[in-house]
Amino acid sequence: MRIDIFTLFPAMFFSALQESILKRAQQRGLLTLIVHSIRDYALDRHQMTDDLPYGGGEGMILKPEPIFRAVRSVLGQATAPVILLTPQGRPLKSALVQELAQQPRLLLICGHYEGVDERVRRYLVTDEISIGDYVLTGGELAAMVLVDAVARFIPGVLGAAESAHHDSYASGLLEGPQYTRPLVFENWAVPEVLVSGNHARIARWKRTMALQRTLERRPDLLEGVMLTGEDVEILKQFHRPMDEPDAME
Ligand code: 9D3
Repeated sequence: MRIDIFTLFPAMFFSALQESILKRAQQRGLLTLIVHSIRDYALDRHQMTDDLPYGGGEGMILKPEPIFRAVRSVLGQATAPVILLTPQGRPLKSALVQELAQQPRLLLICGHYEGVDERVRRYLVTDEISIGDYVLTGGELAAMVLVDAVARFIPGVLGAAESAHHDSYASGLLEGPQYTRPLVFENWAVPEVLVSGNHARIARWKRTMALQRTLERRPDLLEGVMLTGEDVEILKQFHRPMDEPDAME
């Protein structure tokens, strides 16, 4: 997959996308990331990329010309999703991440300041995405989050062990507690079941912990999860009668 990123702050991407799994993915040719400076596409003497809002208002707005020039010059005759990272966008969820990972190519435009000229949204951008309900200083960190999440779904990017892990995440539950050596750290021992050698018991314990943690922290996630009869029995253990809706009829 090739991802072109358009930003006023290219340096923000240099280290973030060149470490760990993303570094390995690029070395293996599975992922190509190209960062473009929007300022390079501003033609005027001062290479202006932003200006005051018509009709007045707070802050500065990114001008349309440099962004159109940058995207058109990189895209040429090709077609690909042109995504604007913006607080007004569609919320980024795993389903959307997985859809994006199917594309051979993505273009990401990072807004900054108070926003971008509406003509960029209407006549250049094909999708608008937000990463959550909090205010960032720009779209750059959001673009990095998107790239990182998408890359993990490109075949070959994760190792075999990591991919298997991936599948268990697709269960939609939060993970339960995990331990490594030492067996006892400052008087706190690893749960006995994990060293019991009883694999059926271990699997049941892990599932129980995942269900309990999901019920406590993110009960909303349980809506979208396929539960077995045994899962339902496990959940009943943690069932709090107070939360039961009143009987109807
Ligand atoms: C005064 C209205 N503000 C919107 C809440 C203006 C504004 C603030 C911050 C406009 C843009 C930004 C910069 N944020 C992003 O570009 C952004 C973002 C975010 O702030 N939160 C979550 N996802 C994203 S994606 C891009």
